[in-house]
Amino acid sequence: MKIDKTYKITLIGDGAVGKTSIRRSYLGETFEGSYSLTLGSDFATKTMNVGDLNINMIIWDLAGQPRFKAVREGFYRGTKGALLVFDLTRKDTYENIPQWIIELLKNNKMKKVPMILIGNKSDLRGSLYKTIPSEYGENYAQELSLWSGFDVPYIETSAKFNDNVEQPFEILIKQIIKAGQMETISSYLQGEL
Ligand code: G3D
Ligand code: MG
Repeated sequence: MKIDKTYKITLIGDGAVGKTSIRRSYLGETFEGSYSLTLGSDFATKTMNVGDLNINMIIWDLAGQPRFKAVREGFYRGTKGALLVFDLTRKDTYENIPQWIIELLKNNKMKKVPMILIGNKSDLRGSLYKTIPSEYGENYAQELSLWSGFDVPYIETSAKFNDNVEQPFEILIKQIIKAGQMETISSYLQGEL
């Protein structure tokens, strides 16, 4: 099969918010009950049809906090779209999202890219855990849209129950394609001037 484009997508956010679980759940790997904190980063690929294009997504997820700057740079470099993940049961993980965006910008030539804000572990709503209300995510996603110029959706997922995990990837890839087309148009126009 002919691949038309390859795009790098990164999953970012605090440890244990469910980044690896979301990636696995999306790629059809089974959910793992046990959690192992590994260092470095991990990636997997998936091919997707969008219109008449065959898109190859390379999905990166950061395992733990890399100690070395070079590892972090390599992780973020070339990111075309990001999934910003927080844990609905831990408010600090929501509050840390701006720090993750700064880290992405610093290591990706200060380039704003399409993003999706994800509140994971929605299955724990209504349980003993106190969870972050949806309005928080929605409001912050709206602020991010204004700031970035891309439409940033807020999506709640449960990697554990495979709930809503395809949606963020599908929306993101469409936005990346659109952003790429806009870039082509503006460089064409600049060349014309
Ligand atoms: P990370 O890659 O962001 O560090 P992981 O996070 O994917 O390793 O997940 C961290 C922990 O959260 C794991 O728990 C995992 O099973 C759990 N988890 C991930 N997604 C969900 C979810 O949607 N719902 C619930 N209830 N748990 C989730 P353990 O206990 O194995 O450490
Ligand atoms: Mg992980």
